[in-house]
Amino acid sequence: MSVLFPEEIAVDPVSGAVSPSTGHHVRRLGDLGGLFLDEPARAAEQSALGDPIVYDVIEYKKDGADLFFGTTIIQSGKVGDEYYMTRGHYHARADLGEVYCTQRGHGILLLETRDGLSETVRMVPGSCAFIPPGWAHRSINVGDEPLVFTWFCSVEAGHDYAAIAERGMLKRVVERDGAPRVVDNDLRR
Ligand code: PAN
Ligand code: ZN
Repeated sequence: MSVLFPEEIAVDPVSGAVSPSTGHHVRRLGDLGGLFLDEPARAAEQSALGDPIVYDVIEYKKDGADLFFGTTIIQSGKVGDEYYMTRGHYHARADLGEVYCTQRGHGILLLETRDGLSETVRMVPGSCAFIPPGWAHRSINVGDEPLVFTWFCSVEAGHDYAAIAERGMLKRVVERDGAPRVVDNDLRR
C-alpha cells in the first residue's frame, strides 16, 4: 500500500464548509418523503418554499485511509411541529461507531438499538457525542440557526437506512409550547 501523507483540512465552524472536500450531498424536502409524521405538511411546504434544502453533508475521504470525516449542516425549520432532521441510519457494520462534534447551533442526537433501547445526547458547540457501535443515529436541529457538526467515522462503517426508513425511530422530536420535546413515535407502538 502506498504511503499516505498528513494534511490540513479547513472546516468552517459557521458555514460547515470543508476545504478541500471530496463529496457534497444535498437533501431537500422533496428527497425526504415519508420522513416526517405529517406527510401532507411536508409536501405542502415543499411546494410553498420551492423545495428548500433541509441538510448538506460535505466530506473529505482519502483513498486508502481507514478514517474519513466531514460536516453536516442542518437548516433551522419544521414540518408541522417536527424539527428538520437527518434520515437516520444504522451503520452497515454493526461493530463500528462514530463521533459527532458540534460547531454551531443546538441539536438533539437521537439514538436507538435494534433491541429497543432509546437515548438522546445534547448537541451544542464544544461537545462531542460518542455513538457506540450498534446504535442508529439521527440528528435534529432544535435551534433557530443552522446546526453544524463534524463527524468522524471508519470508511468501512457504511449506511443501513432500511430499518429506520420503514417505520421511523422510537421517538420523535417536536415543538411543544415553544420548546423541543422528545415524544413517542406513534408508528412504532
Ligand atoms: C453522518 C450522516 C449525516 C446525514 O455523516 O450520514 O449526518 O445523515 P443521514 O446519513 O442519516 O441522512 C453519519 O452518521 N455518517 O455515518
Ligand atoms: Zn453514521
